[in-house]
Amino acid sequence: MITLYHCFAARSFRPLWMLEEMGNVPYELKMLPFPPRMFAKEYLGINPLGTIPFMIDGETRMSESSGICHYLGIRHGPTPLMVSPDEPAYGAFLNWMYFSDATLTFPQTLVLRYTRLEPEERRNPQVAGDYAKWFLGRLRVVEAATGQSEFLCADRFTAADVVIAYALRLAERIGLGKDIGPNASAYWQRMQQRDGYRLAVAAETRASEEQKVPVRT
Ligand SMILES: N[C@@H](CCC(=O)N[C@@H](CS)C(=O)NCC(=O)O)C(=O)O
Repeated sequence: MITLYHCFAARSFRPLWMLEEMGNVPYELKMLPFPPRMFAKEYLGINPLGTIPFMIDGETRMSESSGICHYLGIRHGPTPLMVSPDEPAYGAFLNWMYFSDATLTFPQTLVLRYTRLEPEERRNPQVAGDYAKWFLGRLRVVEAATGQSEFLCADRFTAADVVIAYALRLAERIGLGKDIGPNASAYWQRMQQRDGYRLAVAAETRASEEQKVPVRT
């Protein structure tokens, strides 16, 4: 049984959504208050970084959201959510997988930090504004790709859509939803209609209630 540590709507939503899309991999969801390093200090004994996600699968321990999606698809596949090396879209698939967190979500976290997480006196509109622009600049490739095709690569829904569409969810939550271009907005609406997405939101909502962990707004 896989254990996934998660905070509501945080990056750990990527592997949660992936698990629900796969549909045949049993998992246990452990909810934490955000940020765990402040409100669940015992979690540092499990993941010394204090970050989420954290996934345990037997001897395997992982802390990278997009890497966990990749792992799940390969280790617990086969699944059409993965693009294999003999498919033409393999390189594009890997590029989206790495791009998702290293290039797209990284600037978002600075916006989140300097608009909401820091105490009032340390908030910084200039940092937040600069990194919002950075994020929106990097989003141009998503805008272009989603204008050409229903999915990001391989002409089907893949883990690349899970990891990139999550960044659009986060963009909405940090107040950047209005700045997303028309193609990427339509794509994001389509992604939210998926059963896997809805099941993942239902799972995190239910687990938050059952485990009495407040939902971060
Ligand atoms: N590159 C990692 C980043 C993990 C990460 O920084 N997660 C954030 C939440 S979205 C976190 O745990 N922040 C709390 C903290 O830094 O204490 C990933 O993709 O999972």
